[in-house]
Amino acid sequence: MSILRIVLLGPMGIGKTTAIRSLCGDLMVDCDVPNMDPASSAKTSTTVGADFGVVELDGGEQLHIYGSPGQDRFDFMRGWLLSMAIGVIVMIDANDADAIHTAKQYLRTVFSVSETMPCMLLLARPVSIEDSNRFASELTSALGMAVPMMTADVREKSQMLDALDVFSSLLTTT
Ligand SMILES: Nc1nc2c(ncn2[C@@H]2O[C@H](COP(=O)(O)OP(=O)(O)OP(=O)(O)O)[C@@H](O)[C@H]2O)c(=O)[nH]1
Ligand SMILES: [Mg+2]
Repeated sequence: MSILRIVLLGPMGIGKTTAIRSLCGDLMVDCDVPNMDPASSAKTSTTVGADFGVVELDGGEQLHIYGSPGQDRFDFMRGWLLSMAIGVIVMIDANDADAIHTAKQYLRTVFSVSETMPCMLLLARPVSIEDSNRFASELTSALGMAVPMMTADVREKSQMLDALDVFSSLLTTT
């Protein structure tokens, strides 16, 4: 049986832990503790470590999903998680004023570990077609390359499974 390790990256509160919980239910481990930084996010808990969950894929493969901590003080964890990943999903709120800058930073981090890392952007908050198109074209210009992108509600298992379906096709074609 082969194991595919992927990492979810994104800012505090975007929904990395929620996404893994939606996909794996109780068969996941989170590393959440009470949030002592309410200025960055109003949510009650935050990840200090790596979340972990397993999704069984067709064909007997297992997808091991690691959720990185969103707080910048844990950025050393990102490098460690990325070093064992074969693909990365970067989660972004495209409505954020800083969305392009944030996405660019995460993608640069990923490509600094591996220039060929399969990567997908997940727009994790509702966004209009116009705004997502604008975000996609601005990001493409800023990066000088296009990155696959889709929208999903991280709280919905079916939408997260659809996102993984698209993402795993990127893994097999690279
Ligand atoms: N209103 C709203 N809430 C959402 C949506 N998507 C996710 N959430 C909520 O946003 C929160 C995300 O929290 P987490 O999953 O802990 O975020 P995280 O990315 O793991 O955060 P850190 O571990 O602190 O970096 C949860 O309370 C979700 O229910 C959405 O589309 N709308
Ligand atoms: Mg988390």
